[in-house]
Amino acid sequence: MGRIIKFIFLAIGSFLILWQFFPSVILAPYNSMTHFPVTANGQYILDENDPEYIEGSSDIKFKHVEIDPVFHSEGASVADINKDGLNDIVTGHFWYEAPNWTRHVICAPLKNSINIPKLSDHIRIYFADDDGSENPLEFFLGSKKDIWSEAYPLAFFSFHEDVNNDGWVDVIALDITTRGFYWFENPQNVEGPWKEHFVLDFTRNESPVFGDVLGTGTKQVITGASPSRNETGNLFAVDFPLDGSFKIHPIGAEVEGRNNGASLLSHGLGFGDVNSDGLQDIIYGSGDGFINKDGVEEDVQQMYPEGGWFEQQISQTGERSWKWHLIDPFVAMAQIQVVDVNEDGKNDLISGAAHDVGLFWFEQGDNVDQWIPHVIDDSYTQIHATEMADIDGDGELDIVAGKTPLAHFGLKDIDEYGTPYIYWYKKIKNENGDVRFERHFVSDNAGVGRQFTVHDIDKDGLLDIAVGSREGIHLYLQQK
Ligand SMILES: [Ca+2]
Ligand SMILES: [Ca+2]
Ligand SMILES: [Ca+2]
Ligand SMILES: [Ca+2]
Repeated sequence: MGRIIKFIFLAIGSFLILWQFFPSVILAPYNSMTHFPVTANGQYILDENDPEYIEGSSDIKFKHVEIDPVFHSEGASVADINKDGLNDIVTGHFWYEAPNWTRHVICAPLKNSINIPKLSDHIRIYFADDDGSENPLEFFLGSKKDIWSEAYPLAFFSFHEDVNNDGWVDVIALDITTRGFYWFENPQNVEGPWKEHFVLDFTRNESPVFGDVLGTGTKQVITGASPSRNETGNLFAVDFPLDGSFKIHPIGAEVEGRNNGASLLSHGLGFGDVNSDGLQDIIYGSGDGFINKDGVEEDVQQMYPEGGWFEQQISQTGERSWKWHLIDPFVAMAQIQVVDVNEDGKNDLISGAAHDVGLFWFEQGDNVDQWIPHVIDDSYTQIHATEMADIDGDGELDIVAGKTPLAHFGLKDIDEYGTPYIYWYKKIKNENGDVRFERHFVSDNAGVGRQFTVHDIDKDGLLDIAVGSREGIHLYLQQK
């Protein structure tokens, strides 16, 4: 009897030690990557027989700089906040002053502004006190630094304009789950929380993008937003005319009960001239961003296996309207890049599976309603952020993409503990005109969140990458 009790204690003890220090061992059986994104009815979206990337070699290396080891943010952006000529890093809650990356507050994350907590694994997060003063809490579980598994930050995405035209660049910030969409007024080198201007509540779609879609001459934030926490919303273009105001333009049309890009689970947004008529269009991924550990989609509300795009139309009298196009099936994506991949004169789409396997492109077929999927890389998961930039300076845009580690706090996603890679991909064409991609390594220590920024941060003529992820705030400075 005593032996049995001893064995039971030993078994429980071993499990707890493994869970404590090596959770990936216990979770390993759940991490196999044997499938491509499928729809709710089991239809495969990507062709696994496609030729994939080839491993590239180049002299381009990236030097890693850890700016902050703490998780505050799902994104990072770049702007010279204090006008000293040096680019600073912004995460929505904070800005980090170059060259020593001193942290300054914009809007401290409040403890009571989020749902907490359930302890999970290796994420560290700080919160300010309710009055906004900085009082970092750090939790320890054994020797392991804690995590708040239900805690999403205010800061998912930040964009920059001098919104009020006072000569100081401001911060436009959105979250997904807690507060909403604000712009924050640069206090002109005065410390303390920045004055905030509310724009929209209950944002929808986890990949808002920033560009001049309406042709106003200034950039708009393209995002979904809803009147309440649980309702499906609509897509909007929020324009900043740079006089301190903003104007909200609805985007959309009757979608016959299908996904409009602003449902609770909508994943993936992009803009570009899909039909080559000179007007920018809006494209969105599907609304099925939850795959549980058995690879089975959870049955949750507002789940849509389809995406679509809204064609911008302007009438003779100058009236703007949007024509709906269905894409079914489609994939829950990151930012969607609209670019002519195979150079046939028709724009194609590039994105990653936000909570599933793979980076891919969709070729525009005979017409604007026919999309042929192609795999670029299926070796990693949770590609929840993508950008296009000319990394090697040859005049051609390259793809930059990375994995979001623990995208749902280690609770839902495939291979959530996998290595958090960032890669860039260079397009090459063979003699038949077929498109392939060369894959180039950037890093394997922090991955990406929902947004990263490619910019010449240190002004040496080479493009660098700023990241905010579960692993903190990081820079990758290009060296040649
Ligand atoms: Ca600066
Ligand atoms: Ca300003
Ligand atoms: Ca168009
Ligand atoms: Ca094309």
